[in-house]
Formats: sequence, C-alpha cells, structure tokens
Amino acid sequence: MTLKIGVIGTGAIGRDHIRRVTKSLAGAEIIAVTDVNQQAAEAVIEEFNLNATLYKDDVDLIQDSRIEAVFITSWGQAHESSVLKAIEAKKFVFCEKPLATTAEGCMRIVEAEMAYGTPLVQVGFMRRYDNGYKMLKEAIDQNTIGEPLMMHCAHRNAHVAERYSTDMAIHDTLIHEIDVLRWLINDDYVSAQVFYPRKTKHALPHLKDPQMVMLETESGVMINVEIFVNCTYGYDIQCEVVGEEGLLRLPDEAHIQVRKGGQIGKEIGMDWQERFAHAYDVEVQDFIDNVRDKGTVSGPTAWDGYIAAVTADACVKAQTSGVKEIIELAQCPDFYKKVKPAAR
Ligand code: NAI
Ligand code: NAD
Ligand code: ISE
Repeated sequence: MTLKIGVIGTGAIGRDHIRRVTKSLAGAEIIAVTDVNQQAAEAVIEEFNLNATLYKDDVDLIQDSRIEAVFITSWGQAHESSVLKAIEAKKFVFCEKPLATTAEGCMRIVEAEMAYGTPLVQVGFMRRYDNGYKMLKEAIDQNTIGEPLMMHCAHRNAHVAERYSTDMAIHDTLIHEIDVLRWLINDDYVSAQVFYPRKTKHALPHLKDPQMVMLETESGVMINVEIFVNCTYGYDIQCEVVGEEGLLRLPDEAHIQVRKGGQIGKEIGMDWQERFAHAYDVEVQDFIDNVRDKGTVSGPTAWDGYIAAVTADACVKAQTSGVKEIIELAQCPDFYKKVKPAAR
C-alpha cells in the first residue's frame, strides 16, 4: 500500500521533496498539491507527470479524505496555520523548518498534538539524518574526546534571495544549527548573543551579513556560529567539537581531489539541495516508512520545533539588543519524553 501525500507549497523545497517521493523513494505517492501561487502548483503536476488534484488552498487539500499525510513546504510564516488544520483533520504532518515562526505558535501546535493523543508531526531538521553529523554524534556519545567544551561552526550560503532579511539569518538559517547542535551534545541552550563583523559588499543594503552568534548551554559548552549568506564561493557547512581529550570535525562532502597544473583542488557544492541530498532522502523515507508501516512518526518532534523557536526568538532579540539574552524553556511534557525518534 502506498502512502497518499498532499503537498502545501510547491517552491524550491516542495518541488525537491515531490521529485524525491516520485522518482527516488519508495512507498508513497503525491495525490494532491496546492500553492498560493497556483501556477507553481500546476507546473509541478506537469513537470513530474503527477496524477494529482490541484487544490485552491490548504483547507481544501487537508479535507481530501484520501490524504493520509501532508507535507508543509510553504514559507515559514504559513506553517502554523496549515499544521494546526492538519492535526485537526487527524493527518500526519511533515513540516519543513521552522515549525512556526514564533515560540507561541509552536506551543499551540504542541498543545494540539497532545490533545489529539499520539504524535503526528515531524519537523524537517534533516541534518540529524546526515552521515557526517551522525558520525559526530556517535563519537560524542562514545566519549571519544571526553566531555565537549566548545564548538566552532559556520553556515555559509553562496547567495540569498532579495527577500532574505537580517532576522532570517536566525529563523531560516541558524535554526539548523540550533537543532542539530543540542541534539549532538544532549544539552539545551541558556543564553545567546549576536555580533556583527564588518559587512560584506555582496550583501544588499537591508541585510546585515555576516553575523556571529554565541550560544551557551546548560552544562557550560560555549558555541560560536558564523552565519554568512553571501559568501559567494559555495555552500559550506562546518562544525568542530573541541573536547577534553581531542577534537572532532564534520567531514566535507565527498568530492574527488584533482592534482593538476601545480595545484591540488576539490569542488565545493553551491547549494543545500546538493549538500544534504542524501539526508533529505533518508529523512523523507523514514517519515514514509514510519507512517505507512507503524502508523507513527519518529523524527524531530514538535517539541524540538518549540525549543528551536524559543532559542531563535532569543537570538533575534540579541540581534538588536547587542547583549546576552537568556533562554528560558518550558518543562518538556511527558508526552514528548516517551517519543523515541529514530534520528536520536
Ligand atoms: P519557496 O519560496 O521556493 O517556496 C515556497 C512556496 O510556498 C512558494 O511556492 C509559495 O508560493 C508557497 N506558499 C507560501 N505560502 C503558502 C501558503 N500559505 N499556502 C500554499 N503555498 C504557499 O521556498 P523554499 O525555499 O521552498 O522554502 C520553503 C520552506 O522550506 C521554508 O520553510 C524553508 O525554511 C524550508 N526549507 C528547508 C530547507 C532544508 O534544508 N530543510 C531548505 C530550503 C527550504
Ligand atoms: P520557496 O519560496 O521556494 O517556496 C515556497 C512556496 O510556498 C512558494 O511556492 C509559495 O508560493 C508557497 N506558499 C507560501 N505560502 C503558502 C501558503 N500559505 N499556502 C500554500 N503555498 C504557500 O521556499 P523554499 O526555499 O522552498 O522554502 C520553503 C520552506 O522550506 C521554508 O520553510 C524553508 O525554511 C524550508 N527550507 C528548508 C530547507 C532545509 O534545508 N531543510 C531548505 C530550504 C528551505
Ligand atoms: C534555507 O531555507 C535552508 O534551510 C538551507 O538549509 C539554509 O542553508 C539556508 O540558509 C536557508 O535559507
């Protein structure tokens, strides 16, 4: 039996997930799509030759009784409303990050899911499925370098679209580090501070780029993350964990080394589609298999989405205050303590 999926938002990542479900993964089919830009949704049906219904909005799509799971790949601001409607209709949800753009919005989702009674929502924090990050986690869990003390990270995009704003460096970009770093070291954040180095000439006037974020965890680990979204040279994700006994570094993507003309060279990918292609495949297949075969979800939860949002809110506050902002999380409900996601 194939899992019947409806997709809300057929932009860059919506199309990419539709392609992988249709062409590379097994066990699911896209039977409905919608987008506020109806032409984009229509084009995707044509591009992938889908046998899918085009709906005018998320309300109509979610009400389609054939649909068992909803992919929410619209813009971040639109996620909360679609997730809440899907939970109300008792549908499984794969929601791209951020789960919602505010902590209050995430909490409304958490409360709706708990009221339903069993987990329905998985958040698209795909780095937990990346081989490099999985190896880092295994080494940390096995105490290979003793207790982690510091982390040095960088999140670099070659370019961003004109509508990308200074706070999106947090909500849209840093949010991946916010999720994956706490997962790596089993810790939560207590404070955040943001610094602005000299601005690059490649950023538009409205955007502050690059930015440096300092995060501090409950156990005292200090983390610095560089966010640089007009670095021009490629898509580059770095993560180094310094421990009491040694250092761990996230591997780069595998590319052949070329020795030619008196030089040693290696390609750098240009975008997230390529860098995390395998992680997206594993993540989405895991969602399909769990929903279809076990009637549950097992990836990053709505609670993880909430923690990321609270942390992001503090970082956004720190962007304008310039001082260290305190991060205060609500107590994790028993409901989420019982969920044992595969990607943990
Ligand atoms: P996009 O702008 O290419 O596509 C978004 C699409 O959603 C657009 O076609 C837009 O018309 C549609 N849309 C917006 N609001 C809608 C609504 N209320 N109902 C229906 N359609 C709506 O954006 P992109 O890059 O595909 O990002 C979408 C989401 O995916 C974002 O949440 C983003 O953070 C996330 N994302 C995640 C990535 C990852 O690595 N996990 C990578 C890129 C994006
Ligand atoms: P995009 O702008 O290319 O696509 C978004 C699409 O959603 C557009 O087609 C837009 O018309 C549509 N849309 C917006 N609001 C809608 C609504 N209310 N109902 C229906 N459609 C709506 O954006 P994108 O790059 O595909 O990003 C989409 C989401 O994916 C974002 O949340 C983004 O953060 C996330 N994302 C995640 C990753 C990742 O690495 N996990 C990478 C890229 C994007
Ligand atoms: C985008 O939405 C993503 O999620 C990418 O992974 C990230 O690198 C980029 O900065 C975001 O805009």
